[in-house]
Amino acid sequence: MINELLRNKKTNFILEAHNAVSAQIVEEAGFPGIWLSSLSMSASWGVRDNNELSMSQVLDIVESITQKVTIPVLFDGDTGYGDYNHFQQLVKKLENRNCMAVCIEDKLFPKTNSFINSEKQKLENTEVFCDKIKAGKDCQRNESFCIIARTETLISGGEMDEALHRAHAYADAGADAVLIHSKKDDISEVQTFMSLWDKSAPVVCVPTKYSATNPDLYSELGLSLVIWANHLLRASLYAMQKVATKMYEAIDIPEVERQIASLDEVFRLQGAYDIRNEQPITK
Ligand code: SPV
Ligand code: MG
Repeated sequence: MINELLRNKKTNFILEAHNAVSAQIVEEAGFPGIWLSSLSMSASWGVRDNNELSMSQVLDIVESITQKVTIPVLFDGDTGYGDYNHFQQLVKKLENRNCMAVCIEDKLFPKTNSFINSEKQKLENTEVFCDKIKAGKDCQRNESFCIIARTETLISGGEMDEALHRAHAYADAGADAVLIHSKKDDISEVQTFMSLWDKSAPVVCVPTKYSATNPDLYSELGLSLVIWANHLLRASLYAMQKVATKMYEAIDIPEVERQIASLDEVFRLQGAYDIRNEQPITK
């Protein structure tokens, strides 16, 4: 459960997936959880990270993942797909698909990725976002379902005071954790936030821009969960571009064959060897 990862003493690291097979790769690598990234899901469909994938499209991805893996999935719920009514629908549909954690951010629907035109991004009114958190908590049926509230204050150019004020309001509204997002290329803003945080809820961060941080520092600062948000998507794009070029130029196909997953590995990942060949017993 993501809930347990948030509450245990050590800092946990989870990795992004964007479909069932990448989720299986995250699990097999040993990670205790999956970040189901809106950026990576949308990019793998070739569309923008602006809620261009519909709620039902992303829920299909959720279902394919929770059917495939046993580790918990933290769903990147963007702004909750609309107002608090839409968010309640989302919470119920995630629970139905055995996904017990969602992260929502305090922007407006449709959102834009945090690293595009950051300063122009508008934040949701604090009370309205608190009502959305409360609405989500009110309708969850599984007590371990958790809602992580993400503030984009620093992303949109706001001050640390406002980020702290919002994070406290979100924790008071019932959020199980808060996520402080920063676009700085070092961890300094998150460090300042942690030095001023009253520990009223666990804190999550996403070091997309400050990935060079010494991993020990996250636990020294008291962070509960660290999200590697897009690395498998980027790894696959890099590998596919390299292989596509080499194949097109027909440089050295046997060399390419040695650098890519074997057909056997594809079969293993899709469970082809587990299929039952016997006929079902009929009366
Ligand atoms: C995502 O992975 O979709 C995120 C994290 O929301 S970031 O792109 O770093 O904002
Ligand atoms: Mg996202």
